[in-house]
Amino acid sequence: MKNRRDFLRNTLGLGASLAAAPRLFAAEQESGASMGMDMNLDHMSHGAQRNSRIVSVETPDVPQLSWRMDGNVKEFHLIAEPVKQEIFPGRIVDLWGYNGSAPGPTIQVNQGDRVRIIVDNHLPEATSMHWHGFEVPNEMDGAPGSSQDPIPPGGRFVYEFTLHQEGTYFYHSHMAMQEMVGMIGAFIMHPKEPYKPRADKDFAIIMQEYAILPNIQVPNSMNMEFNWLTFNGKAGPATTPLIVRHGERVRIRLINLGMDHHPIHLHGHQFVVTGTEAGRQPQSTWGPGNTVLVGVAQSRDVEFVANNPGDWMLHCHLPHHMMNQMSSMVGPMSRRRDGMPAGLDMERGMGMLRQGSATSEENGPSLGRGLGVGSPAEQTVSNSPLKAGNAMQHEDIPDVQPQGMQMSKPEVSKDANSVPGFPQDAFMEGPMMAMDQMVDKPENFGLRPGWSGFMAGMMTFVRVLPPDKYDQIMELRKKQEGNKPMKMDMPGMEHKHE
Ligand SMILES: [Cu+2]
Repeated sequence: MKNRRDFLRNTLGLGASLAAAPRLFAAEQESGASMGMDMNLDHMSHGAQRNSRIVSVETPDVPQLSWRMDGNVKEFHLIAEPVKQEIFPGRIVDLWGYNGSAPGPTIQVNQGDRVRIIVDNHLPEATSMHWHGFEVPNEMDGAPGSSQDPIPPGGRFVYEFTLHQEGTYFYHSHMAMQEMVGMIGAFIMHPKEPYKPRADKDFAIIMQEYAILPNIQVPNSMNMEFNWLTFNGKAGPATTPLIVRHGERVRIRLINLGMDHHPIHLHGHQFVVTGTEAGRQPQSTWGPGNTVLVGVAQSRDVEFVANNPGDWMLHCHLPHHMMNQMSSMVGPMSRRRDGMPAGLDMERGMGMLRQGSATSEENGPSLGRGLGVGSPAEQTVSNSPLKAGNAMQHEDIPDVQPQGMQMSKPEVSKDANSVPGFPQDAFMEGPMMAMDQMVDKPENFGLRPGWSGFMAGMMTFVRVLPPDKYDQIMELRKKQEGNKPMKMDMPGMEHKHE
């Protein structure tokens, strides 16, 4: 970026390339129909004509929710249910989500649509669905106890409202602990009048965080320390890169519902924040940046012109959110240097309290945020039980070493163990953590060998590609789609759980 004028010209879209063929929302709906979805374009609120400049939002790794038209009502069907989800190669966890996915499938509607959402509860306990930021009648708000009775296990609640808003919204269970085990989904409202400047690519990413102890598949929703951080239900390097053609204008919609705020940083580009959880922001507010803080319960839309070719990281910049497993923070049990000290029971070993408070004289020093610094049972280095040059020892921790990892030796100096503080990243990221083959997919085609050893947690790429490379990946993607058995979640059809 040469100067501010260039920046404004590029980012505000004055002179941005419009050459790329857009994937149109209306056009996508037509192709959706050809895949067997019951869609009726005549009933689109605004008509294909008007929306022909609006691109459909992609949520990598998360399915789109199809709908059927009932008169002039767009009818969706969400099923709250337990799901088994592979958030990372070999790490299958028990989450709660919607229609087999956590986050739940993405809903896309047009401003002005009349929408009906049938919510079935297949959980073992009551739930309630909240439409976050929606200006709908109180009895449709999904606040359990105050606006409706909770939906009992096996029960159903039908929500119906007309949507006059536009922007990046989301739906989520209004039961706090359920929110923390996956129960959220994106709800995109496309504007009646297309946003200016128009975007060529439009992506949505939902951020979630889980505390999952080693050898356990169920997140601990009471824990405040999170060791698995995800974009759209995947931890890096299992996330799917956002594929962009050089010169395109890109919108990324970031949604956060968890216990932490996430500063999301993009490499190689400046962006402007164009929207919040309340819709489009006036253009006069768009200042340049490359990091946006997405607070809890917020969404932020950012836009930029992808004018700098390359594979650019997009990630949360909280250091602990750029890691996977984070085993050291769950105490001596996962460390295994000498095993867990005798007399230290399971709860203490995991850093759980049996008595007193976390700040008491007895517990305080050993239960600081993170690492158990000061605990006599703890070892002097914090990050890993490993010895320099002995990478294979890492299989002591089954969760971080699924089969198929590349396992080359990390480069460390001979005297590494004598250096206070060692190791920091030597065994957390680097060539030994690489698993390029295990996360192979069209969107990763052509990345530098070993790239996956340095991606973890809330991390993905924005790949700004020259036309030939871009077309190549699109071709690969098409081929892969063709090979997959069609998996559609069909509203109005027999659901697999029924
Ligand atoms: Cu974060």
